Amino acid sequence: MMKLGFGFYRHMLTPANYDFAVQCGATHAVVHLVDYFYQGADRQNGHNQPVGNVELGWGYAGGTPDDAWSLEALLSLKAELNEAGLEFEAIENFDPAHWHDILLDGPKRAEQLARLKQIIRDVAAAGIPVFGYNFSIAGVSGRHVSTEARGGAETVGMCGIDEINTTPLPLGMVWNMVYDPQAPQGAQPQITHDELWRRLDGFLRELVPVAEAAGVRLAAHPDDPPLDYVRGQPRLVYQPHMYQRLLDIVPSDHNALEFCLGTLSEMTEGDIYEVCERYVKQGKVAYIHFRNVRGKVPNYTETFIDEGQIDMRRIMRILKDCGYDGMVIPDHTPQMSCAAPWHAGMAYAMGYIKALHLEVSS
Ligand SMILES: [Mn+2]
Repeated sequence: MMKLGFGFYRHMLTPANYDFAVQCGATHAVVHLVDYFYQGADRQNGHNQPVGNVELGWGYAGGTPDDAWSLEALLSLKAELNEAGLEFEAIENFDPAHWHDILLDGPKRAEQLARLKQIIRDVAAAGIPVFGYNFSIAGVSGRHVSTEARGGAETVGMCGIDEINTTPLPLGMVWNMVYDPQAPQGAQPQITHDELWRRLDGFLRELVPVAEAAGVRLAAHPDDPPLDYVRGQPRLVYQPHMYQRLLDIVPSDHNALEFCLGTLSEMTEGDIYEVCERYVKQGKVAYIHFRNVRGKVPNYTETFIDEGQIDMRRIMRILKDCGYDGMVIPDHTPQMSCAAPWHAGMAYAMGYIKALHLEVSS
């Protein structure tokens, strides 16, 4: 039985938002513990769609207090979600403060690997079955805000290769967040794709056995936006077949995918229906970002769920036919013109997903 989920950014972890998600039909929750919008005193409270800028990225890493990652805090958050009627299905993303030297192969790599292993064990102990991550140096960067969604709705996308996605990533920044504000001037050294795969290889060989023993599925998000390079740094999964390479490094039920339909459809190769069927049939999809887009890199727009190039109804039918029993969540949506732009966008997507789900279930 497929599960309908709802994703919460850290600042949205409130009882009112849990109720909102349940009212939309969600039964499961994905939590972002990383505070993407933390910019010190100048905290960007109003934001609910991380875009950021070239200098600062989204903001400062490590804005989430360390104890928010403890077993006690996870159990308490789980109890709050359960109280509202939601299962705590997944945490999405490691904090760059916890793994910058794993991504960059820096001096704290071993210490940080030990930390991530402890996080995975605590997540397991709290009974949270999935941990989503995105092994990326530049992270989700190089996108623009536009009003290209239906009715002039504010959304994000790319309009060609420009200085936003070619400006070299500075020292002290990784994953589009600043992890060291005191870093000297200069750019992160550019590495090859082979070197990035070598780093992923080391990460998976360390983490997957721990995740497997503990009972947590690690789930990889593809590179968003899916270009071969962003800000001078190579990308891992920017074509659909590259997901297979990631899976084959450590074959395990616990080396799985955070399957982003929008990002996969922005890729220049592959047929989204065939790609969806291929990975779902392998049993490798831990959960799905169920959203739509128009165009391909480097020219695309994130759209409302029913106006993009993906036939979402056909995808839902494929999921049903393949016996998919994981979670689907809306991921991001365009912002609607009203007093609650983010909530309205989510409610619209959730209603649409719920109807599609009902159709294939009946
Ligand atoms: Mn996504």
